[in-house]
Amino acid sequence: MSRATVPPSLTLSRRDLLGSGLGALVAATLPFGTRAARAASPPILTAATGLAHLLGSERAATRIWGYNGASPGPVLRCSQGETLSFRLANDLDRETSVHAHGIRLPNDQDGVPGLTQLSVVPGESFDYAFSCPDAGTFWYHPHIDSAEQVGRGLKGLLVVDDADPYPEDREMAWMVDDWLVGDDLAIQGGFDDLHTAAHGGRLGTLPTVNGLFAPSLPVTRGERLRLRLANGANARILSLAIQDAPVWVIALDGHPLERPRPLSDSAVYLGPGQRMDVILDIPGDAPDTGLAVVDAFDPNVPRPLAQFLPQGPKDKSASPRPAPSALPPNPLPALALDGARSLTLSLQGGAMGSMDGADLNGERLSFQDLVGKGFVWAVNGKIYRGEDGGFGPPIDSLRLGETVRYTLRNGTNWAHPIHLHGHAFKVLRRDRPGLGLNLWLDTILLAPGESVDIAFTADNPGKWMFHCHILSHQMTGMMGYILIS
Ligand SMILES: [Cu+2]
Repeated sequence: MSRATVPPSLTLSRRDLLGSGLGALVAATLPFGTRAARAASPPILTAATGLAHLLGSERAATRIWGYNGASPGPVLRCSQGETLSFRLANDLDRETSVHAHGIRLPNDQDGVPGLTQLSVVPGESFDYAFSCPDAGTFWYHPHIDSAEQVGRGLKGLLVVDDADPYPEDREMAWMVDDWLVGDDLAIQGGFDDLHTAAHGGRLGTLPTVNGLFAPSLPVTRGERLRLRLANGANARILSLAIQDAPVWVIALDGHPLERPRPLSDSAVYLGPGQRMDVILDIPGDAPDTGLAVVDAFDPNVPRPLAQFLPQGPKDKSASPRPAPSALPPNPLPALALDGARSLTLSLQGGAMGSMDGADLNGERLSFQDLVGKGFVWAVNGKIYRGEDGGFGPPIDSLRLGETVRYTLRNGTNWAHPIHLHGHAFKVLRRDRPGLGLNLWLDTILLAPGESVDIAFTADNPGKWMFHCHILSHQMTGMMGYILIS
């Protein structure tokens, strides 16, 4: 397949941006996270159909659903502590919403139809406004009929800038996607296919970065890049690898690591919904042939993500730059672990599993009967759906302010990225430590059979979704909410 070439991006310094004195903004973006202008009034995200040239302008266009007709949509951006405002206008022929993934926002801004707001019907709009307490890399997407709406392209990055500028030379922000398209590049149907849902979910055939397959991106020899990366795929788990460049992980799910860790220390598996910020140094002697960026989840079959094209004079004598500094921690509530209530949440079901049945609306159903109703997953032997297809009772009820410790036990043969809305949780224990413990995340990827302990302080009242971010798992039983009052 041919590579699409992206023009060098316009670069604005952080001082230019901060000096403009405006509040919430959408960067009227060019691809790859360049900030071109600030909007003076709350921006409008119009959910609409559009055409995308995933393989470049010379190949067939793909009909997608996107914000302002594009996928990803514009980068929503504000500074830490500022209010982010935008209007969702619905030009689609079905109901939608916007959920700001990872932002600790008020419950009525969380964008979950049937739980926190009414859905936004065709032709209508909804105004969102919320403060962003944590700096970091986040993203937004609909929270209704998610497998199809996100799978057809409705997603975008949401960046909350650090209060104090971080010393990188330049930033890139990437929405990584995984499109299931045919030879004609048309998006394939089957979003509610139960066989797919009972396995690893809807895996694509075409990876993209900011809507392009394997883009070629100019970089400067010797420069230090901060790469913000979000996994916006329905089901694909990513493992970033960059050829011949030192890479440090500085944040996961928006939240800083206590100290940056070389990516080479431990493979980092990024489940759907997760984000990672890395610092990478383009070597002074980087070859003209370029540096490959791949998804090495399967090291035998690396999937191309992008190609860095080094520019500028070669300097073989340049010494490596020192390890980057840690980002300041976000203002997360303290944990009161002594005496914290503990609860085990067992993830069950799926293909080749041992689940023989589960409760649905107080009735015990066999696995076969559940399949007949469109469910293949459960949590603690239950499917948390109401009789009308909406939300049933909560998975757990917490007192406002209490700290709770959950053991998440993956009793299935499939990986699950489990996401909690409105909070960040701390990883206290896990079977496969990877980059270590004490990470703050909003989505944790559990390997098949893995068990982890997480804890969080329930400081945000409301009904908060707790679900798998493999979207066809979410829609077939691995979904519920936690009530905090
Ligand atoms: Cu799952």
